[in-house]
Amino acid sequence: MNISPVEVSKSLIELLCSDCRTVVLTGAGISAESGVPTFRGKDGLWNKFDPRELATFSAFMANPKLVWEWYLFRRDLINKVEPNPGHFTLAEMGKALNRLRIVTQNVDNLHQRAGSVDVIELHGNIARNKCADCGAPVSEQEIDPDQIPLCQCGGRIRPDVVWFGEMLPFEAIETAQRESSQCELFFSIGTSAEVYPAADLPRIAKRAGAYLVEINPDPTEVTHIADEVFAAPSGEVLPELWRAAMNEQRAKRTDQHID
Ligand code: BJW
Ligand code: ZN
Repeated sequence: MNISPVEVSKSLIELLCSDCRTVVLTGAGISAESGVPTFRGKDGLWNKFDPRELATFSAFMANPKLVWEWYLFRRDLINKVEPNPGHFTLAEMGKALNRLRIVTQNVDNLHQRAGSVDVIELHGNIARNKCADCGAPVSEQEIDPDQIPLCQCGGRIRPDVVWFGEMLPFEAIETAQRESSQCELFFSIGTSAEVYPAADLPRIAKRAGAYLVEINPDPTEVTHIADEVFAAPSGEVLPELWRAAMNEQRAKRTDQHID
């Protein structure tokens, strides 16, 4: 295992230049440099708030006002921030590489705002609402936590995110698992890899023979199985990594031209 700040191995450059099947799994850490707090760790949300009171269906049913106030606070925060160089580089990579899929645990929409398309959202999207009973999507955006609107079926409106104990959207997790089992290159970026079933994806990829790269300033559950680890912020590593791959491509083209 090669642990370095932004020294990119030849193997990784070659894989990137080969336009092989690539899966990028992102977590809260990729949005940290935009100002969105992560969940775990010293400054994480779960250090200040109890997930059992805010991120479960039973918490919502017991105290919908409190849960809505928390989500409206986070919605507001997310609306005020911008994608960072990590999101923008992934969007650029997605345009240049035909077989790159982004799978995110994030609900903040920052990949899409940076220009990424076909992003697989495992844990929903904080900007959307749905009915807590029938699951129907709800276009109404203005939520008053003191008077939570009701669906036609009578169910309360809730944020369209995945709470603990809830199933992930079937198509999203199924596609993510299939892509992970078939890729040659897998990036695990800004995730503690502690929350399942998303945390299984790097392991699925590794078992299937993919080259596993982690970008995270701190060690995680994935670090010991990774082939290459960049122990630095993703907003710094990704632009450097992509620049190195582009330089290699340019050098190859020049060589071919000279030959
Ligand atoms: C940087 C950085 C920088 C900082 N650059 N990096 C199997 C085994 C054990 C448990 C389970 C299991 N299967 C299911 C479970 C239960 C549960 C679970 O996994 N619990 C674990 C905690 C043990 N999973 C579920 O309940 C899931 N549902 C499910 O499995 O359904 C089937 C089922 C149902 C019932 C019973 C059994 C099975 C649902 C999980 C839903 C997670 N929801 C949340 C909230 C979303 C809504 C919201 O936003 O409010 O999703 S919780 C929270 O954690 C959020 C995240 O998406 C998720 C993952 O967190 P993430 O992204 O990894 O963030 P952090 O904070 O953990 O890490 C950030 C990292 O960034 C750190 O490592 C930093 O170092 C790094 N970093 N700056 C790069 N600049
Ligand atoms: Zn309904």
